[in-house]
Amino acid sequence: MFAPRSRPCWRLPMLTVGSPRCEHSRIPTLELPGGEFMSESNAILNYLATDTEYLPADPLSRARVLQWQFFEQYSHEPGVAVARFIQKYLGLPDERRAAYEAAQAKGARALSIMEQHLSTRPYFVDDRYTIADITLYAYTHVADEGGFDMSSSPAIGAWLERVVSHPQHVTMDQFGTWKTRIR
Ligand SMILES: N[C@@H](CCC(=O)N[C@@H](CS)C(=O)NCC(=O)O)C(=O)O
Repeated sequence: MFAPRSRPCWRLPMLTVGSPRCEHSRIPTLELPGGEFMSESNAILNYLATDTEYLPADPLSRARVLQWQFFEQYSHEPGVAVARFIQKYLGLPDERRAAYEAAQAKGARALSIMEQHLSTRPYFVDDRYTIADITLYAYTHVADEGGFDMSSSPAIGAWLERVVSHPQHVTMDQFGTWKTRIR
């Protein structure tokens, strides 16, 4: 995540699913100045990244960012995140085995598309770090927890390290401290 300097008064509260402040009962939800709320991670990223270096102004590059964000929602998250959920949080019960295998196959296809793309460039769009990378980093960096063998994806591995080495990168463990600091 990142804190664009042009929008100093936003914050990311830890909202509970079902809370009236949690739009459509979804996490993440962003609380906006003025009391509005916004759900959908990629809408939130596009809003926060507007007029920053993380979202290109050029229409084609911007559309490429969106292309990868739609890929994440339709082809990546339903495979990688669902397999991880079934394995890590449900403990891979027998009755979810078929769903797990379907998610594994879908996730493996998405990871292979990413591996191929990243084998010839450092980031997803325009050889620079954008919100397309932030979107895809989220579940890819924990894909091993869904049973994906990431040792066979060296380009993804190198890209994950590149993302982590970005000066504004905040890990999930550091997030609590960082959230307090920006308020
Ligand atoms: N497409 C949404 C997905 C959000 C989503 O499914 N969040 C889950 C937690 S990771 C959630 O809020 N689940 C609660 C529910 O479905 O009731 C996004 O990218 O923000």
